[in-house]
Amino acid sequence: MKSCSKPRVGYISVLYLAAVSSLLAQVCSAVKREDFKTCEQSAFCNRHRVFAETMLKNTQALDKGSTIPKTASPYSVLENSVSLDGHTLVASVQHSEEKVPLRFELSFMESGVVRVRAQEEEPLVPRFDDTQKLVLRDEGTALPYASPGSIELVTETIDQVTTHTVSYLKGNSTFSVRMAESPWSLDYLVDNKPSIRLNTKGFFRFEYLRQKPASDEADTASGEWEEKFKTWTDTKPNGPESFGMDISFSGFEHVYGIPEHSSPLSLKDTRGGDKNAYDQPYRLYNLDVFEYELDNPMALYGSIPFMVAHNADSTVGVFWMNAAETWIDVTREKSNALGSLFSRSSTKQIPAVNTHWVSESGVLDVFLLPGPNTADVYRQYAELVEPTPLPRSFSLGYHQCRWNYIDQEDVLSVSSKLEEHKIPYDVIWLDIEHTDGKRYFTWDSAKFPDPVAMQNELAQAGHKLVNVVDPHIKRDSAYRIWKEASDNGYFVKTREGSEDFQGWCWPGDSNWVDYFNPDACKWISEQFHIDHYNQSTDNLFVWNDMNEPSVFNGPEITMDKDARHHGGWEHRDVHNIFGMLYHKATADGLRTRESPSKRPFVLSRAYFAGSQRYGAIWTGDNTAEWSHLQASIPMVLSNNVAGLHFIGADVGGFFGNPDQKLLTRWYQLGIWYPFFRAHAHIDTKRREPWLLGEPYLSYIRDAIRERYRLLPFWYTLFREASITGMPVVRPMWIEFPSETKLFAEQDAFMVGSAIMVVPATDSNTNQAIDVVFPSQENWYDIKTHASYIGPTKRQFSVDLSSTLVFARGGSVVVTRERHRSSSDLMKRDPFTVYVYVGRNGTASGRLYVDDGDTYDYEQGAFIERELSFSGAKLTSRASTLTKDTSAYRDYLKKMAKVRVERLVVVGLRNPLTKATVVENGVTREIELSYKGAANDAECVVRDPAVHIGEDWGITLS
Ligand code: NBV
Repeated sequence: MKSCSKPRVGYISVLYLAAVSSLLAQVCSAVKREDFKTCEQSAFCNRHRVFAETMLKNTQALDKGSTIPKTASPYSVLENSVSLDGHTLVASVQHSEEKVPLRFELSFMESGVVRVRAQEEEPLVPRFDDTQKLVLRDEGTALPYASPGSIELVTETIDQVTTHTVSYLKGNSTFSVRMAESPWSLDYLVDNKPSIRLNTKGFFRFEYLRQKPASDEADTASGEWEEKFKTWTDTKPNGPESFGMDISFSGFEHVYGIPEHSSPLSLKDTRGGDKNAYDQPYRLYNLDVFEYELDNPMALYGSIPFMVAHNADSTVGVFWMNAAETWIDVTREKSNALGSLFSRSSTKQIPAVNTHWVSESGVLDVFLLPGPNTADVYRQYAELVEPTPLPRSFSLGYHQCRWNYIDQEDVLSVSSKLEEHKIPYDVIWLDIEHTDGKRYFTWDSAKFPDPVAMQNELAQAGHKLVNVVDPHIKRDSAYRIWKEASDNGYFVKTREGSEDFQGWCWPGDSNWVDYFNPDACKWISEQFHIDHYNQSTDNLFVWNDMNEPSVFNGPEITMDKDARHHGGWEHRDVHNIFGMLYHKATADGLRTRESPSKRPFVLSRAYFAGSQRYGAIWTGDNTAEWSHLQASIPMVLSNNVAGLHFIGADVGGFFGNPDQKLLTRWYQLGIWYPFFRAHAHIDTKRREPWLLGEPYLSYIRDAIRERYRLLPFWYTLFREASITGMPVVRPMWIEFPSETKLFAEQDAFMVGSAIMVVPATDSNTNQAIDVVFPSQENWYDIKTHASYIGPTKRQFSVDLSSTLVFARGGSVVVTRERHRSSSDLMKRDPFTVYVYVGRNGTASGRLYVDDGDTYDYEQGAFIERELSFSGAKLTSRASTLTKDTSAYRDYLKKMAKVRVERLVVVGLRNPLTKATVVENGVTREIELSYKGAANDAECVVRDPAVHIGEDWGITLS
C-alpha cells in the first residue's frame, strides 16, 4: 500500500469532484486494477483467448496417435487463388464454415522483410487502413520492395499439403517463406530452418464484418455488438471486427520489446505452466494508469507492437502494425517436432516462444523481420518506421523539472542555485500550474509577470525552458484556443458524430482536437508559432502530457471507443496513435518557429511506433521507491529494443518522497538514461540536489558532471542510432549475442557498445555487487582504470559514493572535461580522447559533432571522425559519411580551433615515454606521462593539440 498523500483535490475544482471520483479514490492507494479491463473484460480479447483454447484442444485430439502434429485451424487457401503479382504473393483464404474470402498479400522487401496483410476481399464497410500512412516512412509509399526478378516461387506438395515457397538469397543465408494451403500457415525459413511461424497453432481468426442481426439475436453477451464496462457502454456499430494470429519464434527462448509495460526485459509467459507466468496477456492500449504496479503486463501510456526474439545464432523481429487495442499472449514450449511440413521429428528438443496477437479493429498488417543478426533487425525496422533523428544537443543534458516551479522568481532562483552549486543543467521545466487556469498557451500573469524576460535571462546563462501543453482544451468561449477550434469544428466528435466529444480533465470540462483532421493538425501546430504562443521565445520547448488521451470520466480514464474522428473513424481504430499525432503536430509547430528551422524538442507521455521521430518519451508517473528505481532499467531497455531510444524515467520517482540515499542512487542511474530528467509530484517535498546536503550533494553533482563529461559520446551514439536504428542503451545480449547467460540480464546494460553500467539499486547502499565481465575482453573501471579480464565474475563492495561503470577494451570514447553550467556553453570546448586498449592491442570508436541545433548537418555541416588505435598509434580519419560540401567547409572553419587537449591510453603494458604527433605533414614530439601499475597502466599525452576536424596520427613509443 502506498502512503496516503493529501492531494490533488486542490487542483481539481471542487465542482468536478463527483465526476472524477474514481480518480480521486486512487489518491490513497496503489493502482486501481478494477479501473482497467482484464482480457476477460475486453470482449474481443476474451473471444480470441477462448478460441485459442478450443484450437489447442482440437489440435491435441487431431494429434492423437500421429507422429506429425497438425493443427485444427479452420482456415484454408481457396483452390487456384494463389498468384505472384510483382513483389506480392496474393491468396484467398477462407474459414471452412464462414465462407467469407479473405485477401492475403505477402509482399517481399529487398531487406528480406516480409509484409503480411489480410482483410475481407470485400469488406462490408471499410476497415481503418491509414496506420501505414501515419507510421511508415514516406507514408509507406516508398518501401523498398524486392524486384520481381529476384523472387522465385515454387509450388509443391509436402505430406499431402500444397505449399508455395518464395525464396531469396541474402548474403550467406537463404531466406524463404513457405505458405501452406490447408490449413493456412506461413513459415519464414532461414537456411531451411523455420524461424518465424504464423498460424502453426491454429489461432488465426478473423472476425469478418457482418450485418447486425435483429436486435434480439445480436450477441451482446459476448460483447460483439455492445460492451459494458462499469458504468460505460461501448456501442459497436460495426459489430465484431477483430482478428488474431499466433506467431511462434522457433528456436528461441527469449522475446523482448512490446512496450510499454513494467515487466522484465525478457518477457515472461502469460499463460501455461510456468509458475512465474502472468495471468493476463500483455496489453497495448495507451492509458493513464495512476500509481502503476510493477511486474505487470497491464497497459501503460505508450504502445509499440514490435517484438524481437534472440538466440545465440540469430535475431528476428515482428512488427504488428495496428493502432487499435491489442493483447499479446506469450508462452514457451520445447518440442521435438515442428509440425506436418517438417516430418523429420528430431530427438533434439527445439525451444519456441509462442505468441498470440489480437487486435480489436483495422486490417491485419504484420512485418516479419528476419535479421539474421541484431544490426540487421534494427536496419530493417528503421527502414520501415525511420530511425530516431538527431536530437537537439541540449536535450541530452540534465533537465530540472517539478510540478511545479511556482513562479518566475522560483524558476530563476532554482537556476541560479544550480549554478551556485556548480551543477550543470540545460533545461528547467514548468508544469500545468504556470497557465491561466489550465488554459494551455497562456500564463498565470500573477506568477509569471514577464515570461519573456524570464526566458531571456535563462537563455543568457545557456539554459532553456520547457512548458507543458496538454491536449485537453478547456471549454471556455473566452479562451481563444477553444473558441477557434470550436468554431472550425476541429474537435473529436461523439459517437453520433454531430456533437463535440466532452470529458473531464485538469481544466474541468474539456474538448480534444482531432489530429486525424489535417486542418486541425495544421491549426494546432500553428499555435506553437512564436507569434501565436503568447510570450514565448525561441528558448521555449514543449512537453505533451496526458495525450493517451487521459479523460478522467471516460472508460479506463480515456476516450470512449465509439467517439468519432475525421473521416468517420471510431476512436477504437486509432486510439494508440492519437498521442503520437499530437506529439508530431507539436514538433512540426516548433520546427517552424525559426527560419531556417531548428530541431524541435518535445517530450510526450503517450507513444506508438514512429514516435521516435518527434522527440523524447518518459515512463510516466513512477514512485519514489527502490523497486521503481530497479524497474526503470528494463523499462528503458525494452523501449530501446523496440526502437524508441530517447527515453528516461523520472529521476527521484514522481510520487512520494525519496530519502537521500534513494535520490542519490537515482541520479547515479539516471545519468545513463538517454533522456535524463528529475521530476516530482506537487505534493512532494522539494528535492533539488543542494537541499540534500553533504555528502549527497557531492555524489549527485559528480553524477551529473559525469553525464556532461560524456555528452560527446552520447551525441555520437544518437548519431549512430539516427543512421543504423541501433539502440542507444542496450541489453547485454545485443552486444554479446552468443552469451546465453546474459539473455535475461537486466542488472547491467551497455551504453552503446563501449560502456557497461552495473547500477546499484538496493536500499542497502553498502553492499556487495556481482559484476559479470563478458567476452574475452579487457574491461576498465571508468574512473580508476583498474582492469578486469573477461570472461570473469567479480564481486565489488560498494558504498553510496561508488558507481560500477566499465569501459570495454577495444573502444575509443571521446569526452569534454571542462566544467560548464550547460551543454550549450561547451560547444567550442576541447576534447579528451580515451583509448581503452583491447586484448589484441587495438581499439576503435567515433566522434560526431555538429552545431547541435539546426538541420545544417543534412547538408554535410558536421565533423565525424573514425578513431582507430593499433600498433600504439591513434589515427583520426573522416568517416565515410563525410562529404566535402560547402556546408562542411563552413562548419570546419567554425570548429578550426577546437582541439584534443588530452589523450589517455588505458591498458598499454609497455612503459612509454613520448608521443609523436603528425598533423598536416608537420611532426611534433611531446612527452607523455606513464603510470604502469599491473592493473591500470595508463598513459597521458597532455595537449597533443591536434584539431578535431583534421586527419592526424599520434604514435606512442
Ligand atoms: O501535469 C501534472 C502531472 C505531471 O507532472 C506528470 O509528469 C504527468 O505524468 N501530470 C501527469 C498530471 C497529474 C498526475 C497525477
